[in-house]
Amino acid sequence: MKITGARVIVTSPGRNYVTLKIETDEGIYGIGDGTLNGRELAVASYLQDHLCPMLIGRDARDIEDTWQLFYRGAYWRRGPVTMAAIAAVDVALWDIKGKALDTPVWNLLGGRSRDGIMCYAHASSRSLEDVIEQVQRYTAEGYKAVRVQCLVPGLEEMYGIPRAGAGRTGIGLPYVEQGWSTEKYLRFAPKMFDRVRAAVGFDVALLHDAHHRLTPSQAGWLGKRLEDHQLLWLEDTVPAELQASYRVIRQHTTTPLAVGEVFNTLFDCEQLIREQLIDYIRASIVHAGGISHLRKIAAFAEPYGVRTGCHGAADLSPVTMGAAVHFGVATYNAAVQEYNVHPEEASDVFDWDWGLKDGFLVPGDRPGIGVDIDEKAAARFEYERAYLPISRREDGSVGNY
Ligand code: GCO
Ligand code: MG
Repeated sequence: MKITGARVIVTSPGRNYVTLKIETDEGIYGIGDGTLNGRELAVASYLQDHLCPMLIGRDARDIEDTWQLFYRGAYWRRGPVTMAAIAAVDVALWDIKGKALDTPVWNLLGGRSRDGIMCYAHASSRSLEDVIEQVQRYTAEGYKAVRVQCLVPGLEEMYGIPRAGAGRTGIGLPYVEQGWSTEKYLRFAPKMFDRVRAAVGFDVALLHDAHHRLTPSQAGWLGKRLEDHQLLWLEDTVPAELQASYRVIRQHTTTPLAVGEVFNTLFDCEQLIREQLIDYIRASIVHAGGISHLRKIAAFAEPYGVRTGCHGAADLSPVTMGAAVHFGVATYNAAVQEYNVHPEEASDVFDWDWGLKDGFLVPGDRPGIGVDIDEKAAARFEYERAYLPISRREDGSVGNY
Protein backbone atom coordinates (compact mmCIF):
# COMPACT_ATOMS: atom_id res chain seq x y z
CA MET A 1 0.00 0.00 0.00
CA LYS A 2 1.87 3.04 -1.28
CA ILE A 3 1.51 6.58 0.03
CA THR A 4 0.48 8.81 -2.87
CA GLY A 5 -0.25 12.08 -1.11
CA ALA A 6 0.39 13.89 2.17
CA ARG A 7 -0.90 17.38 2.89
CA VAL A 8 -1.26 19.68 5.82
CA ILE A 9 -4.58 21.35 6.65
CA VAL A 10 -4.35 24.39 8.91
CA THR A 11 -7.75 25.53 10.11
CA SER A 12 -9.14 27.68 12.92
CA PRO A 13 -12.68 26.67 13.89
CA GLY A 14 -12.67 28.55 17.20
CA ARG A 15 -8.96 27.87 17.64
CA ASN A 16 -6.07 26.71 15.46
CA TYR A 17 -5.59 23.08 14.48
CA VAL A 18 -2.94 21.47 12.27
CA THR A 19 -4.06 18.23 10.62
CA LEU A 20 -2.12 15.93 8.31
CA LYS A 21 -3.95 13.85 5.71
CA ILE A 22 -2.12 10.90 4.14
CA GLU A 23 -3.53 9.23 1.01
CA THR A 24 -2.71 5.83 -0.47
CA ASP A 25 -2.96 4.10 -3.83
CA GLU A 26 -5.74 1.91 -2.40
CA GLY A 27 -8.00 4.91 -1.91
CA ILE A 28 -7.70 4.69 1.89
CA TYR A 29 -6.59 7.82 3.72
CA GLY A 30 -5.77 8.60 7.33
CA ILE A 31 -5.52 11.76 9.43
CA GLY A 32 -3.28 12.85 12.30
CA ASP A 33 -3.08 15.92 14.54
CA GLY A 34 0.09 18.05 14.77
CA THR A 35 -1.28 21.04 16.69
CA LEU A 36 1.23 22.86 18.91
CA ASN A 37 -0.64 25.66 20.65
CA GLY A 38 0.87 29.06 19.81
CA ARG A 39 3.49 27.58 17.45
CA GLU A 40 1.19 25.88 14.93
CA LEU A 41 2.90 27.01 11.73
CA ALA A 42 6.28 25.66 12.81
CA VAL A 43 4.82 22.13 12.82
CA ALA A 44 2.91 22.78 9.57
CA SER A 45 6.19 23.75 7.88
CA TYR A 46 8.11 20.83 9.42
CA LEU A 47 5.52 18.50 7.94
CA GLN A 48 4.96 20.23 4.62
CA ASP A 49 8.54 21.14 3.81
CA HIS A 50 10.40 18.19 5.31
CA LEU A 51 8.33 15.09 6.10
CA CYS A 52 5.61 15.03 3.42
CA PRO A 53 8.07 14.75 0.49
CA MET A 54 9.72 11.77 2.22
CA LEU A 55 6.37 10.03 2.72
CA ILE A 56 5.46 9.76 -0.96
CA GLY A 57 6.09 6.25 -2.28
CA ARG A 58 6.61 4.67 1.16
CA ASP A 59 4.55 1.66 2.23
CA ALA A 60 1.78 3.00 4.50
CA ARG A 61 1.79 -0.27 6.45
CA ASP A 62 5.27 0.27 7.90
CA ILE A 63 4.36 2.50 10.85
CA GLU A 64 7.35 1.66 13.03
CA ASP A 65 9.89 2.03 10.24
CA THR A 66 8.43 5.42 9.30
CA TRP A 67 8.61 6.54 12.93
CA GLN A 68 12.27 5.51 13.22
CA LEU A 69 13.07 7.11 9.86
CA PHE A 70 11.77 10.49 11.03
CA TYR A 71 13.11 10.26 14.59
CA ARG A 72 16.58 8.82 14.01
CA GLY A 73 17.00 9.86 10.42
CA ALA A 74 16.73 13.59 11.14
CA TYR A 75 19.76 13.58 13.45
CA TRP A 76 18.13 16.58 15.26
CA ARG A 77 15.98 14.66 17.67
CA ARG A 78 13.17 15.41 20.11
CA GLY A 79 11.56 18.76 20.85
CA PRO A 80 7.87 19.67 20.59
CA VAL A 81 7.89 20.70 16.91
CA THR A 82 9.62 17.55 15.68
CA MET A 83 7.63 15.23 17.91
CA ALA A 84 4.25 16.79 17.05
CA ALA A 85 5.07 16.41 13.35
CA ILE A 86 6.08 12.76 13.85
CA ALA A 87 2.88 12.25 15.88
CA ALA A 88 0.73 13.56 13.02
CA VAL A 89 2.32 11.05 10.61
CA ASP A 90 2.12 8.22 13.13
CA VAL A 91 -1.58 8.67 13.96
CA ALA A 92 -2.49 9.03 10.28
CA LEU A 93 -0.75 5.71 9.58
CA TRP A 94 -2.51 3.94 12.50
CA ASP A 95 -5.78 5.34 11.10
CA ILE A 96 -4.95 3.91 7.66
CA LYS A 97 -4.01 0.53 9.14
CA GLY A 98 -7.29 0.35 11.02
CA LYS A 99 -9.27 1.22 7.91
CA ALA A 100 -7.30 -1.24 5.76
CA LEU A 101 -7.97 -4.05 8.24
CA ASP A 102 -11.51 -2.80 8.94
CA THR A 103 -10.98 -2.57 12.67
CA PRO A 104 -10.78 0.17 15.32
CA VAL A 105 -7.31 1.15 16.47
CA TRP A 106 -7.85 -0.22 20.01
CA ASN A 107 -8.00 -3.68 18.46
CA LEU A 108 -4.58 -3.14 16.85
CA LEU A 109 -3.14 -2.11 20.23
CA GLY A 110 -3.86 -5.45 21.87
CA GLY A 111 -7.60 -5.13 22.38
CA ARG A 112 -9.51 -3.61 25.27
CA SER A 113 -8.43 -3.39 28.91
CA ARG A 114 -11.68 -1.50 29.63
CA ASP A 115 -14.73 -0.27 27.73
CA GLY A 116 -14.05 3.44 28.28
CA ILE A 117 -11.39 5.65 29.80
CA MET A 118 -12.39 7.76 32.80
CA CYS A 119 -12.06 11.44 32.04
CA TYR A 120 -11.99 14.62 34.06
CA ALA A 121 -13.87 17.81 33.42
CA HIS A 122 -12.86 21.39 34.25
CA ALA A 123 -14.44 23.54 36.95
CA SER A 124 -12.85 26.89 36.41
CA SER A 125 -14.11 30.34 37.35
CA ARG A 126 -13.31 33.72 38.81
CA SER A 127 -15.66 32.92 41.70
CA LEU A 128 -15.30 30.03 44.13
CA GLU A 129 -19.10 29.69 44.51
CA ASP A 130 -19.27 29.21 40.78
CA VAL A 131 -16.45 26.62 40.84
CA ILE A 132 -18.37 24.67 43.48
CA GLU A 133 -21.56 24.81 41.42
CA GLN A 134 -19.65 23.59 38.38
CA VAL A 135 -18.27 20.60 40.31
CA GLN A 136 -21.79 19.77 41.48
CA ARG A 137 -23.15 20.09 37.94
CA TYR A 138 -20.44 17.86 36.46
CA THR A 139 -21.02 15.27 39.18
CA ALA A 140 -24.75 15.29 38.42
CA GLU A 141 -23.91 14.75 34.74
CA GLY A 142 -21.99 11.60 35.65
CA TYR A 143 -18.40 12.83 35.71
CA LYS A 144 -16.26 10.96 38.24
CA ALA A 145 -13.42 13.48 38.32
CA VAL A 146 -13.15 17.27 38.05
CA ARG A 147 -10.17 19.60 37.92
CA VAL A 148 -10.62 22.63 40.18
CA GLN A 149 -9.11 26.02 39.30
CA CYS A 150 -10.15 29.46 40.56
CA LEU A 151 -9.03 33.05 40.24
CA VAL A 152 -6.55 33.78 43.02
CA PRO A 153 -7.80 36.74 45.12
CA GLY A 154 -5.63 39.79 44.45
CA LEU A 155 -4.81 38.70 40.87
CA GLU A 156 -6.63 40.01 37.81
CA GLU A 157 -6.58 36.93 35.61
CA MET A 158 -7.06 33.18 35.81
CA TYR A 159 -4.00 31.13 34.98
CA GLY A 160 -3.38 27.94 33.05
CA ILE A 161 -6.46 27.93 30.87
CA PRO A 162 -6.81 31.15 28.90
CA ARG A 163 -10.36 32.44 28.60
CA ALA A 164 -11.85 32.10 25.13
CA GLY A 165 -10.12 34.40 22.71
CA ALA A 166 -7.32 35.35 25.10
CA GLY A 167 -4.04 35.48 23.31
CA ARG A 168 -5.61 36.72 20.10
CA THR A 169 -5.66 40.31 21.25
CA GLY A 170 -3.57 42.35 23.64
CA ILE A 171 -3.43 46.00 24.49
CA GLY A 172 -0.78 47.25 22.12
CA LEU A 173 0.68 43.75 21.97
CA PRO A 174 -0.13 40.73 19.82
CA TYR A 175 -0.18 38.66 23.03
CA VAL A 176 -1.61 38.99 26.54
CA GLU A 177 0.42 39.41 29.73
CA GLN A 178 -0.99 38.28 33.08
CA GLY A 179 0.24 39.12 36.57
CA TRP A 180 1.24 36.32 38.91
CA SER A 181 2.05 35.92 42.60
CA THR A 182 2.99 32.50 43.95
CA GLU A 183 2.62 33.85 47.51
CA LYS A 184 -1.02 34.85 46.93
CA TYR A 185 -1.67 31.55 45.18
CA LEU A 186 -0.25 29.53 48.07
CA ARG A 187 -2.35 31.42 50.60
CA PHE A 188 -5.50 30.67 48.59
CA ALA A 189 -5.15 27.16 47.12
CA PRO A 190 -5.53 25.17 50.39
CA LYS A 191 -8.53 27.29 51.45
CA MET A 192 -10.09 26.71 48.05
CA PHE A 193 -9.95 22.95 48.59
CA ASP A 194 -11.21 23.29 52.19
CA ARG A 195 -14.31 25.00 50.78
CA VAL A 196 -14.79 22.71 47.78
CA ARG A 197 -14.46 19.47 49.75
CA ALA A 198 -16.81 20.79 52.45
CA ALA A 199 -19.39 21.50 49.75
CA VAL A 200 -19.07 18.45 47.49
CA GLY A 201 -17.78 15.69 49.77
CA PHE A 202 -15.40 12.91 48.79
CA ASP A 203 -17.37 10.92 46.19
CA VAL A 204 -15.94 12.93 43.32
CA ALA A 205 -12.23 12.83 42.48
CA LEU A 206 -10.65 16.29 42.45
CA LEU A 207 -7.52 17.41 40.60
CA HIS A 208 -5.53 20.63 40.51
CA ASP A 209 -2.89 22.17 38.23
CA ALA A 210 -0.20 24.53 39.58
CA HIS A 211 1.19 25.12 36.08
CA HIS A 212 4.92 24.86 36.82
CA ARG A 213 4.97 27.90 39.11
CA LEU A 214 6.31 26.56 42.40
CA THR A 215 9.69 25.73 43.89
CA PRO A 216 10.22 22.18 45.21
CA SER A 217 9.75 23.31 48.83
CA GLN A 218 6.58 25.25 47.99
CA ALA A 219 5.28 22.20 46.15
CA GLY A 220 6.07 19.96 49.12
CA TRP A 221 4.26 22.32 51.47
CA LEU A 222 1.19 22.57 49.23
CA GLY A 223 1.01 18.82 48.70
CA LYS A 224 1.24 18.24 52.47
CA ARG A 225 -1.44 20.84 53.17
CA LEU A 226 -3.78 19.19 50.62
CA GLU A 227 -3.28 15.60 51.80
CA ASP A 228 -6.54 15.36 53.73
CA HIS A 229 -8.45 16.46 50.63
CA GLN A 230 -7.28 13.29 48.88
CA LEU A 231 -6.72 14.73 45.42
CA LEU A 232 -6.54 12.38 42.47
CA TRP A 233 -3.47 14.44 41.57
CA LEU A 234 -1.59 17.67 41.99
CA GLU A 235 -0.26 18.59 38.56
CA ASP A 236 2.85 20.38 37.28
CA THR A 237 4.08 21.90 40.51
CA VAL A 238 7.63 22.82 39.42
CA PRO A 239 8.98 23.46 35.91
CA ALA A 240 8.73 20.10 34.18
CA GLU A 241 12.34 19.90 33.07
CA LEU A 242 13.54 19.74 36.69
CA GLN A 243 13.13 16.01 37.20
CA ALA A 244 15.34 15.90 40.31
CA SER A 245 13.07 18.42 42.08
CA TYR A 246 10.53 15.65 42.40
CA ARG A 247 12.83 13.82 44.83
CA VAL A 248 12.37 16.71 47.26
CA ILE A 249 8.62 17.00 46.65
CA ARG A 250 8.06 13.27 46.98
CA GLN A 251 9.78 13.18 50.39
CA HIS A 252 7.49 15.87 51.73
CA THR A 253 4.05 14.81 50.62
CA THR A 254 1.88 11.79 49.88
CA THR A 255 -0.44 13.78 47.58
CA PRO A 256 -0.32 11.99 44.19
CA LEU A 257 1.73 13.88 41.60
CA ALA A 258 1.20 14.27 37.85
CA VAL A 259 3.54 15.82 35.32
CA GLY A 260 4.37 15.70 31.65
CA GLU A 261 1.97 17.49 29.30
CA VAL A 262 4.98 19.31 27.84
CA PHE A 263 7.12 16.17 27.54
CA ASN A 264 8.00 14.88 24.07
CA THR A 265 9.81 11.60 24.66
CA LEU A 266 10.51 8.94 27.25
CA PHE A 267 13.84 10.66 27.93
CA ASP A 268 11.95 13.60 29.51
CA CYS A 269 10.38 11.38 32.16
CA GLU A 270 12.65 8.37 32.46
CA GLN A 271 14.02 9.41 35.87
CA LEU A 272 10.60 10.44 37.17
CA ILE A 273 9.23 7.02 36.33
CA ARG A 274 12.22 4.86 37.26
CA GLU A 275 12.54 6.49 40.70
CA GLN A 276 8.77 6.39 41.14
CA LEU A 277 8.71 10.12 41.81
CA ILE A 278 5.32 10.62 40.16
CA ASP A 279 2.02 8.77 40.05
CA TYR A 280 0.73 9.89 36.67
CA ILE A 281 2.50 10.71 33.42
CA ARG A 282 0.63 13.30 31.33
CA ALA A 283 2.44 13.00 28.00
CA SER A 284 0.00 13.07 25.09
CA ILE A 285 -0.19 11.35 21.72
CA VAL A 286 0.23 14.62 19.80
CA HIS A 287 3.15 16.05 21.76
CA ALA A 288 5.02 12.83 22.45
CA GLY A 289 5.50 11.29 19.04
CA GLY A 290 2.17 9.64 18.38
CA ILE A 291 0.57 6.39 19.44
CA SER A 292 3.81 4.50 18.72
CA HIS A 293 5.95 6.47 21.18
CA LEU A 294 3.31 7.05 23.87
CA ARG A 295 2.83 3.28 23.97
CA LYS A 296 6.53 2.91 24.78
CA ILE A 297 6.32 5.49 27.57
CA ALA A 298 3.31 3.65 29.00
CA ALA A 299 5.03 0.28 28.70
CA PHE A 300 8.10 1.62 30.51
CA ALA A 301 5.89 3.12 33.26
CA GLU A 302 3.72 0.05 33.82
CA PRO A 303 6.11 -2.04 35.97
CA TYR A 304 6.84 1.02 38.14
CA GLY A 305 3.16 1.51 38.91
CA VAL A 306 3.04 4.86 37.12
CA ARG A 307 -0.17 5.33 35.15
CA THR A 308 -1.09 7.63 32.30
CA GLY A 309 -3.32 10.68 32.66
CA CYS A 310 -2.91 12.19 29.22
CA HIS A 311 -3.19 15.88 28.47
CA GLY A 312 -6.46 16.73 26.72
CA ALA A 313 -7.00 20.49 26.74
CA ALA A 314 -9.05 21.99 23.88
CA ASP A 315 -5.88 22.65 21.87
CA LEU A 316 -5.58 18.88 21.44
CA SER A 317 -7.83 18.41 18.42
CA PRO A 318 -10.72 15.93 18.10
CA VAL A 319 -8.25 13.84 16.07
CA THR A 320 -5.85 13.48 19.00
CA MET A 321 -8.75 12.88 21.36
CA GLY A 322 -10.00 10.08 19.09
CA ALA A 323 -6.58 8.44 19.14
CA ALA A 324 -6.39 9.00 22.92
CA VAL A 325 -9.67 7.16 23.48
CA HIS A 326 -8.34 4.10 21.61
CA PHE A 327 -5.08 4.32 23.56
CA GLY A 328 -6.98 4.73 26.83
CA VAL A 329 -9.20 1.69 26.43
CA ALA A 330 -6.35 -0.52 25.18
CA THR A 331 -3.50 0.45 27.53
CA TYR A 332 -3.48 -1.44 30.82
CA ASN A 333 -1.96 1.39 32.89
CA ALA A 334 -4.04 4.19 31.39
CA ALA A 335 -5.86 5.73 34.36
CA VAL A 336 -7.59 8.89 33.26
CA GLN A 337 -7.90 11.18 30.24
CA GLU A 338 -8.25 14.96 30.44
CA TYR A 339 -11.31 16.14 28.53
CA ASN A 340 -12.18 19.64 27.47
CA VAL A 341 -15.05 20.45 25.16
CA HIS A 342 -13.85 21.76 21.78
CA PRO A 343 -15.14 25.03 20.35
CA GLU A 344 -18.58 24.58 18.74
CA GLU A 345 -17.24 25.34 15.24
CA ALA A 346 -14.80 22.40 15.54
CA SER A 347 -17.72 20.07 14.79
CA ASP A 348 -18.26 21.85 11.44
CA VAL A 349 -14.76 20.72 10.44
CA PHE A 350 -14.20 17.46 12.28
CA ASP A 351 -16.55 14.55 12.56
CA TRP A 352 -15.86 12.03 15.34
CA ASP A 353 -17.43 8.89 16.69
CA TRP A 354 -15.95 8.85 20.19
CA GLY A 355 -18.28 10.03 22.90
CA LEU A 356 -18.84 10.66 26.59
CA LYS A 357 -20.82 8.14 28.62
CA ASP A 358 -21.30 8.49 32.36
CA GLY A 359 -17.92 10.14 32.93
CA PHE A 360 -16.03 7.83 30.58
CA LEU A 361 -14.81 8.48 27.03
CA VAL A 362 -15.83 5.60 24.79
CA PRO A 363 -14.72 4.74 21.25
CA GLY A 364 -17.23 4.38 18.44
CA ASP A 365 -17.16 1.44 16.06
CA ARG A 366 -15.66 3.00 12.94
CA PRO A 367 -12.42 1.47 11.69
CA GLY A 368 -9.22 3.44 12.35
CA ILE A 369 -9.36 6.27 14.88
CA GLY A 370 -12.95 7.17 14.00
CA VAL A 371 -12.35 10.84 13.18
CA ASP A 372 -12.65 12.58 9.81
CA ILE A 373 -12.04 16.07 8.48
CA ASP A 374 -14.14 18.07 6.02
CA GLU A 375 -11.54 19.96 4.01
CA LYS A 376 -14.02 22.36 2.43
CA ALA A 377 -15.34 23.36 5.84
CA ALA A 378 -11.76 23.62 7.13
CA ALA A 379 -10.95 26.15 4.39
CA ARG A 380 -13.69 28.45 5.71
CA PHE A 381 -11.84 28.93 9.02
CA GLU A 382 -8.62 30.74 8.25
CA TYR A 383 -5.60 30.47 10.54
CA GLU A 384 -5.36 33.26 13.13
CA ARG A 385 -2.07 33.93 14.87
CA ALA A 386 -2.54 33.22 18.58
CA TYR A 387 -0.27 33.09 21.61
CA LEU A 388 -0.60 31.62 25.07
CA PRO A 389 -0.67 34.37 27.73
CA ILE A 390 2.68 35.41 29.18
CA SER A 391 2.98 35.29 32.95
CA ARG A 392 4.70 38.21 34.75
CA ARG A 393 5.61 38.05 38.41
CA GLU A 394 5.00 40.97 40.76
CA ASP A 395 8.64 42.10 40.46
CA GLY A 396 8.15 42.49 36.72
CA SER A 397 10.11 39.45 35.55
CA VAL A 398 8.68 36.80 33.24
CA GLY A 399 7.29 33.79 35.05
CA ASN A 400 6.59 30.21 33.99
CA TYR A 401 3.43 29.64 32.04
C1 GCO B 1 -3.96 21.38 31.05
C2 GCO B 1 -2.99 22.37 30.51
C3 GCO B 1 -3.54 23.39 29.59
C4 GCO B 1 -2.38 24.07 28.87
C5 GCO B 1 -2.66 24.24 27.41
C6 GCO B 1 -1.42 24.74 26.69
O1 GCO B 1 -3.68 20.83 32.10
O2 GCO B 1 -4.96 21.15 30.39
O3 GCO B 1 -2.16 22.86 31.52
O4 GCO B 1 -4.36 24.26 30.27
O5 GCO B 1 -2.08 25.30 29.43
O6 GCO B 1 -3.09 23.04 26.87
O7 GCO B 1 -1.57 24.66 25.33
MG1 MG C 1 -1.79 21.21 32.87
